[in-house]
Amino acid sequence: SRILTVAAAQLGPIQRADTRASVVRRLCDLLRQAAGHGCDLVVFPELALTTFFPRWYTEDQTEIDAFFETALPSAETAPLFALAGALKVGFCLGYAELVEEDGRLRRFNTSVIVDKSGEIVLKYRKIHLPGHAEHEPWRAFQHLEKRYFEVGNLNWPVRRIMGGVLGMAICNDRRWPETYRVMGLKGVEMVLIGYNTPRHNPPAPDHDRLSEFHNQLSMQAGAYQNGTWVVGAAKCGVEEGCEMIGASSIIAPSGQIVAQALTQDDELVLARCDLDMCASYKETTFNFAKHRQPEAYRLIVEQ
Ligand code: ING
Repeated sequence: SRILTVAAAQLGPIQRADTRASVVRRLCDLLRQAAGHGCDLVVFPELALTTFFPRWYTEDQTEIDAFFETALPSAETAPLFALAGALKVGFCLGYAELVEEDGRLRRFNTSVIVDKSGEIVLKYRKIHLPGHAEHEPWRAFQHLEKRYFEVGNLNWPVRRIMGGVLGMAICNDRRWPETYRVMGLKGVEMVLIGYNTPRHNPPAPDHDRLSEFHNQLSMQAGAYQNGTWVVGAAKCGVEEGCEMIGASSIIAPSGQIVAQALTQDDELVLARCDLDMCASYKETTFNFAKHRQPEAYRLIVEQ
């Protein structure tokens, strides 16, 4: 067996006025707790350094860019990287990335995996951007990821880290089967997913009462259908009046929920994950080489 002891580090709300320094203190506390439980890896949520700012419309780019990181680590985030290296615990962190690439400024909803030496070893930029690009005043709150971020341009990379094949997805990605299948075809054994999921979905308010059900249904299906572990870490609770769901979960390749958060606050969800369990599904029911019929699936990418 190849045991990875993993924590989904659920974050309670981050209010607009909360400083990065105060948030980094919370992240460090969770990392220390995880180290105390012998964790190898800690998964933090999407956009884990600031409040979920796509809930507001503004045309002031300076105001928006204040929510982005132009360097990682930076002065404010360095303590987290230093602590990880000192405690020999790796982590996954979601943040808003502002970068100059191809001669122009690019903005992505990004996550990275940092190994036990405190080095960034994998980066992913969110591909499924939900919501809308223009101001829609009819909504109780906006969801302007299509306005503030570009579609990710790194595909879904996977890499052998800590003895297993790890990959990442971000929030809305977890609702799309293609996300898991692309990584499944690359041999992924654990998918690390941060999310910020408002309870209320203005275009479909009748779905609100099913938010936690749809959250775990999506991740359980992705895990089982690709024989991979899935770790989902929420930022949740009431941020600036907007409730977001918790239910951070660690899900086995069987699709079983091994551990789940109980609160809407900072909470460590722990599990010992045997990566060798993936083979039980990858070599039988979901042996892609033996059973998949790609010729029949062309519509999925041609449409
Ligand atoms: N948030 C939400 C998510 O996909 C959403 C958007 C909410 C979609 C509710 C559907 C229903 O979890 C982000 N950040 O993607």
